[in-house]
Amino acid sequence: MQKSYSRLLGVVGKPNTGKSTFFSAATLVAAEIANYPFTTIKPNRGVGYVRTPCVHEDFKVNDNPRNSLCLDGVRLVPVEIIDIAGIVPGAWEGKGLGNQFLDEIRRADALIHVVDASGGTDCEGKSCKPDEHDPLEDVTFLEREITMWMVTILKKDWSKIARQAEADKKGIALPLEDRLTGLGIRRQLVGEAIRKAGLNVDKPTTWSDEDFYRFVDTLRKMSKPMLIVANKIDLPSAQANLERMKKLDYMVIPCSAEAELALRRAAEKQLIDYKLGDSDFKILNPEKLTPGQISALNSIREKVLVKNGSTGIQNAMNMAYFKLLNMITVYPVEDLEHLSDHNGRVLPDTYLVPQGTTARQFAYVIHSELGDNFIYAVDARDKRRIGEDAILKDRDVISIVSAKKRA
Ligand SMILES: Nc1nc2c(ncn2[C@@H]2O[C@H](COP(=O)(O)OP(=O)(O)O)[C@@H](O)[C@H]2O)c(=O)[nH]1
Ligand SMILES: [Mg+2]
Repeated sequence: MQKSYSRLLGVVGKPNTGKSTFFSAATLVAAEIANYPFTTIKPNRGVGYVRTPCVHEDFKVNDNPRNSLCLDGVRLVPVEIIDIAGIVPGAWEGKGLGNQFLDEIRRADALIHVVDASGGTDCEGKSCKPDEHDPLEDVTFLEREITMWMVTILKKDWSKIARQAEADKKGIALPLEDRLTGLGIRRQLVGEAIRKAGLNVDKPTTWSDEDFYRFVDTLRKMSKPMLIVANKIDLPSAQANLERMKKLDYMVIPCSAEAELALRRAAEKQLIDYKLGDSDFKILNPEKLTPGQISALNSIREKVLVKNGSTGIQNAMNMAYFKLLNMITVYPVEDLEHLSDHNGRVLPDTYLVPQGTTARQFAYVIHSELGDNFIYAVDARDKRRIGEDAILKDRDVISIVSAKKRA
């Protein structure tokens, strides 16, 4: 069967932190790609991009991408992203849009937690004075909401199933695994989380409430890896909070979603030269800009780009895909000499696959027949043959030879 490794990134946080601005900026790209691998585009679900240096420069060829974009040597590979409704305290008990956002978290493979780093949004998501609210609290708040939601689902009839598991001498992992379908978590993770939490799988009746919480919290971290976007970094009170947030046990990315949205809109109108994730921009047509627009752009450069290196949106997308989800990029080609497909398109596709993907597994990603009839693969860089179990590396260019192709 053909295998897809598509992953969904969820943008989460309490109301008013800038999630929708982040989502709009991340999904706004002037140049469109004809064929996305995704079909289910709902209003809050869209296509963002990860950015990677294109391999065409390594091979000194001109490319002709099909499933991705190549802008000045930068490959943009589409990925799916969902703007999840704002989470309020008590969401796990059904407060606010409780069930809706938890249902969306269930679908997400990794979470981008957008925090208002300026401290200008209170616990409930209402505006307050800058620094009136401590953004560090938002991190523990969200962890707790998601964990409590999982606890509620997993702990149903706990004393009964714990006693039963001990009587049957089969361990508690299996009965817990049966509950996971509602959470979008892989079964194998349960046993691992129990071990990591230091609990005895055969003695669940001895687990205290805190033990159970610790196990579920471990499971949450493993199944819904999360990074933190310190948003509204353009506001004066945000920088000091960012430094405090960096001490957390998370990747923390300074960000101005609003600045990125402004830059992408200006780039769309060809007023500036700016690619997603760039550390600077160039004004193309100063005469088309009002003095107010020019000063707004200069302020973005000063307050965001110079201080933090970029607006952070692209960095967050990349980190989520490449670091939280451990994905790599691989380029399949049919013709090794021209690095093209059978239509002569040079380096047409970039696939995102998990680290550890083998040559044959990669063949299955392209086409089930290619996987079934796999004979060997060739690494385009050194023209060496590699076998089915060879593990692919980031930015590999691979040609697959299958039985059918030969016949
Ligand atoms: N200063 C500043 N304001 C922002 C930024 N991102 C979003 N906002 C503002 O924060 C408010 C809430 O944004 P929104 O995206 O609707 O938040 P959501 O409720 O989390 O989806 C809006 O007024 C945005 O203009 C940012 O990077 N900097
Ligand atoms: Mg929103």
